Amino acid sequence: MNPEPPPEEEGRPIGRRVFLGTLGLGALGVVAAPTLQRGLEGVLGAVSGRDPTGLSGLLPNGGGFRYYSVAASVPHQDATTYRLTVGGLVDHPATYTLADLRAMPRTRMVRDVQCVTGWRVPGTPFEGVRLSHLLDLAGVRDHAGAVRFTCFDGTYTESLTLAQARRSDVLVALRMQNKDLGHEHGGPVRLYVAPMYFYKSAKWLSGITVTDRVEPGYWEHLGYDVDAWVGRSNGRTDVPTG
Ligand SMILES: Nc1nc2c(c(=O)[nH]1)N[C@H]1C(S)=C(S)[C@@H](COP(=O)(O)O)O[C@H]1N2
Ligand SMILES: [Mo]
Repeated sequence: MNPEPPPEEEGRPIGRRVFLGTLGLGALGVVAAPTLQRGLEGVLGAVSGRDPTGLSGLLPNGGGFRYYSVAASVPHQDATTYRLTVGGLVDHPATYTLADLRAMPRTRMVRDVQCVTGWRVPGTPFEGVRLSHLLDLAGVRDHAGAVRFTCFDGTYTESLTLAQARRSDVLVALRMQNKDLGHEHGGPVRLYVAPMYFYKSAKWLSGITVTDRVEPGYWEHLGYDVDAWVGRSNGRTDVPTG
């Protein structure tokens, strides 16, 4: 169910990954064939739901990306159904539609993406609203210290300190690779935390809650670092992305 190996495996020889990479889509095709009529996302969801090896994490997701979901299936949200709530320790809680977010000031960034399992995608454009803008609109209370993110997959969570959340390279992203965010990449709205490992960039973002202190997210409960700076965490030495 969890496509990403736990961090304990990070330092192990790459044999397993090379082996799975060699198996590639041929082997996955056998597993996924009965569900092909459900479309790509259905196949991916079905595979990740029954695949204890994490093979589905190796499925291409376009342009060098891998599809990751810790949930077996994720409901689709679009411009008519999507809502983002901002609440917690704020003076002005709010609920935004996709149109609301699209009408806000837009920031574009082009950086490498780095997953903690090793894959990296160079020069990926992201566009969206700075998280700091949404926090300013909400009016964060003085004693607040962190931000918690929830997702409409019903499972994934992430968090940042308030200082991290206010960085100019942290976006509530609406576009990726010069396209509106598709479902597989966490659309219509995902978080984008440019300087951190990609697990911080929560897909299918539905809630932003200002809290008093950081609560570790989904993968962090399983051992990943809460402060996930690329090249300075998780025992890795990748070139920074921020
Ligand atoms: N909701 C949700 N967000 C998530 C994940 C997930 O499983 N669920 N996986 C994370 C990890 S580990 C990575 S590497 C990226 C993968 O993003 P992609 O599927 O667009 O390549 O999403 C991150 N955000
Ligand atoms: Mo990842």
